[in-house]
Amino acid sequence: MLGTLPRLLNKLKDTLLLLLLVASCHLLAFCHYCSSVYPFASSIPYQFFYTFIYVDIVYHMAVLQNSFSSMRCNLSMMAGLGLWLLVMLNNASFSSSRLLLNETRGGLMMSREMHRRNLLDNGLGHTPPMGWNSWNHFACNINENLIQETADAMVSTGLAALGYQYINIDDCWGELNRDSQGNLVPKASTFPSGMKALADYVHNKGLKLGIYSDAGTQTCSKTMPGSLGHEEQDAKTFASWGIDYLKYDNCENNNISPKQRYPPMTKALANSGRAIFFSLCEWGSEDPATWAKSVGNSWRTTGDIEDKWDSMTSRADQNDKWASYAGPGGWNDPDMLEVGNGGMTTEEYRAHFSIWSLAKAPLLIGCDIRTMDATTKELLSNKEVIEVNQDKLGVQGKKVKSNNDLEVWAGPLSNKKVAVILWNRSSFKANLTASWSDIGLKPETSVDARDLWKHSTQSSVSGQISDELDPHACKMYVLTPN
Ligand SMILES: *[C@@H]1O[C@H](CO)[C@@H](O)[C@H](O)[C@H]1NC(C)=O
Ligand SMILES: *[C@@H]1O[C@H](CO)[C@@H](O)[C@H](O)[C@H]1NC(C)=O
Ligand SMILES: *[C@@H]1O[C@H](CO)[C@@H](O)[C@H](O)[C@H]1NC(C)=O
Ligand SMILES: *[C@@H]1O[C@H](CO)[C@@H](O)[C@H](O)[C@H]1NC(C)=O
Ligand SMILES: CC(=O)N[C@H]1CO[C@H](CO)[C@@H](O)[C@@H]1O
Repeated sequence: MLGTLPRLLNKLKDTLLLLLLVASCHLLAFCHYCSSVYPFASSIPYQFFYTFIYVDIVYHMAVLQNSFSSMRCNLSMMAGLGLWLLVMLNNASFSSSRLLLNETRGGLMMSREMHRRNLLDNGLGHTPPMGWNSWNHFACNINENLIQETADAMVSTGLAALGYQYINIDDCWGELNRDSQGNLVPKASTFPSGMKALADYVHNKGLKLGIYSDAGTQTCSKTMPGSLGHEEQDAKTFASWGIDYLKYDNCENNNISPKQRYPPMTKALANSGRAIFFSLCEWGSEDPATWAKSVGNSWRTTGDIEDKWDSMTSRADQNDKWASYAGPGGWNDPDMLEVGNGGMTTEEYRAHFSIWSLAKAPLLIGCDIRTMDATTKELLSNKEVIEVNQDKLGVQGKKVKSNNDLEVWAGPLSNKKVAVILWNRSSFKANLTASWSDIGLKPETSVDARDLWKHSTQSSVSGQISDELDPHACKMYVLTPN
């Protein structure tokens, strides 16, 4: 009886101390957040904050040890140390993370709230980029008329209104040599009005202009200089022209690691005074998914795509391996679309577009949209498929089941929806089934299944969804749990 009051007071003191600890840690986390707003603070290494927080925890735990059972204290300290190590080690794909301390029964729970604040930090690529690129169809046969007409067509076909906004010029736009001041020069014979005028034209259409360079001494065509060693100057040039997107290739690289060659351009773009989407194109050579999130907004995971079934399917598979690394601000890129270029059947192109959308790949059209046929336009304009690609959750869908050539691909969407693709990659007609257990739904869940290509809805589907598919054909659904 007599001991009750002092014990209560002791508990109160402990609780206050705990609250103080939580408050101070939140303050630190907040300071860290502030540093993304106040650039001067970002010069303080973020490790400092975590070390400080950890020391703080250990100190307060020692203070609390008198009244908390030592067992609990030991556990809490070990948990604290473990989480701290986790934060320090699990640092490969995020260059910064914010710690939050959550009070729980008998101790503290620490949770990490990841956010991107790094070299890049250009605020671009919250969803995968959409647009067009000249390479797949035109290669080096490009000029300013083509770019202008493509911008016109992007708007007149309605593609722009669906989200396709980047008009990206690939290789071969420049003169072989830099000018006397060392600047890149647009090729006089094909881009006589210059890039500033072209950017103005494209911007006036409500679109954005992308350009191409190379993290080497020359671009892949060897018809123009690369930007290696000229990053700052070239980034400033691009910014002065009003460029919005840079594809940065990997040729003539002197065998220097991409991990050394790409970050200088990230910094240069950040210093250029213009927000420029940075698309790394190092062909997946050094597993960029594992390091490029702080370097670029997207990174190629594969070599160049060709307008063939085998090339398309192999790019899809190579890209799939890295699914867990993609997210808002940084996307895996299995290369540009071939839809409409003539080398695959309609069903194959439908699968190509569906899988790219589900995998949150950049949707960069690679055909001549000025002359595309109705089928191509129908494929590229499927608003419901595009919505899967642009879903704000930003989780890359992946292959969840593969049985010979019978495949189920799936991924979560916002509002607890699930996107599913049934894909018959064999040469025979077949019945394919996605069971709820394959795609992360509880067996008893009943869903409305929207067929994104038929534009029809089956209501109250449960357990599984199946269909008969022609060779190479796919079915794409969005499942909405009831
Ligand atoms: C851990 O707990 C034991 C008792 O269970 C205690 O003797 C020891 O001092 C504690 N160690 C630390 C580091 O708190
Ligand atoms: C964490 O990431 C940053 C930036 O990418 C890097 O400079 C640092 O060395 C990393 N720290 C650890 C402990 O891995
Ligand atoms: C910790 O708290 C934050 C918000 O205060 C919450 O979002 C998070 O889910 C919590 N984490 C745990 C593990 O309870
Ligand atoms: C698919 O299943 C249906 C219904 O069971 C059946 O009639 C059809 O022959 C099957 N198709 C193939 C290619 O096996
Ligand atoms: C993906 C898929 O269902 N593939 C199937 C295609 O059809 C052949 C022949 O029926 C099956 O063997 C495959 O499994």
